[in-house]
Amino acid sequence: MAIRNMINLRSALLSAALIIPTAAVGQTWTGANWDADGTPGLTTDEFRTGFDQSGMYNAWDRDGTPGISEGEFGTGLYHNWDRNRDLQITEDEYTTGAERWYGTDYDRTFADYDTDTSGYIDQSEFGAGWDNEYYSQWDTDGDAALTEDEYATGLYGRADANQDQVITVEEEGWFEGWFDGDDVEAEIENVGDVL
Ligand SMILES: [Ca+2]
Ligand SMILES: [Ca+2]
Ligand SMILES: [Ca+2]
Ligand SMILES: [Ca+2]
Repeated sequence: MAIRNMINLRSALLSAALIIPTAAVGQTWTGANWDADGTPGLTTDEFRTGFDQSGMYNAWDRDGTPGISEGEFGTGLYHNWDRNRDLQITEDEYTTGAERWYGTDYDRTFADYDTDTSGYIDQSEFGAGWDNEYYSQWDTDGDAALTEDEYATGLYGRADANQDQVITVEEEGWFEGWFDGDDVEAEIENVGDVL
């Protein structure tokens, strides 16, 4: 390849990197990373574009068969709740995850999941206590596969607490730990099957 072309390729890659404002490893993502119109808050369009480029959907879709199956969803959720990625969901991690996803009035306790009272929820306990509320709701066409559209819509609706189609700086706290540039695909693979 001629040097000139290499330089062009390099600047093209740099431009592409600029369009992918997901935080680099070790940085903390904020909604401003995905803001396109310069106004505070994330619209659905801004969220979809940023989410698509984050690679999160593909990381949850472990097997490459189109759509996120219920099993893949369970594995992704386990990974998401296990904040420090040590494959143990502690009571603190459970409380944070359950409140975020199911609300503070969720009727299942940590003890309901941690059936062997080891002090943490392992993958099989998470699977045994699996609550498919979200998966069923988000799979709007009921075909047992979440498209990226279904997944992004469900996720956006979960974070947009007051349902006004803007994720404010306060609401974006829901995504703490989601888009910080970690190798989510490898981490999810590490979790394995939970269902
Ligand atoms: Ca943990
Ligand atoms: Ca346990
Ligand atoms: Ca579907
Ligand atoms: Ca909102």
